[in-house]
Amino acid sequence: VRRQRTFIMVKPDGVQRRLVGEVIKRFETKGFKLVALKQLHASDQLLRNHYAEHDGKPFFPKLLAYIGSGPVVAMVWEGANVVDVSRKLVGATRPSESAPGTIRGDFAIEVGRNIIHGSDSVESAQREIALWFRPEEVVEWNDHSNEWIYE
Ligand code: YYY
Ligand code: MG
Repeated sequence: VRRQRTFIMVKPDGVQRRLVGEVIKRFETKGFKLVALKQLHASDQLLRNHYAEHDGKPFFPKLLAYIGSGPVVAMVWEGANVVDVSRKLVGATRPSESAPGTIRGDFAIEVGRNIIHGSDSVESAQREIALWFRPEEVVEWNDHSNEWIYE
């Protein structure tokens, strides 16, 4: 399904370390299509909602403080199997286990400073996109490279 979408977020450390362009470049050159993008300093409520699955875990308070510490860059990317392929581009949660060539493998050392978020399933992606973006903020556009990216 070429119309699959996922939610990708450059975390505050990625923004501070000027890695926004690098992240966008990797998704762009892979062939995925950018359909939404914004920078914001997320509210505590938004982050609690976003990370609801981790509520109650030992790292939850630190996680909220970290992601709420500064601006993030939120994106929606579209393409075939973009959810699973994005997780591969992002790399394992713990940067010590993320393969070289992945974003976390190339740019991060610690799990609490792992640069980037990517949805872990199609259902999570739909939930997260709806949480972070209004429908009109997601832009449909005709990709002129389509026939050079898909056979
Ligand atoms: O989806 P992903 O970001 O790869 O990992 P999750 O298990 O969903 O955890 C979300 C987020 O929480 C992770 O990116 C860093 C942080 N975290 C942490 O600080 N310490 C842990 N032991 C586990 C996760
Ligand atoms: Mg996750």
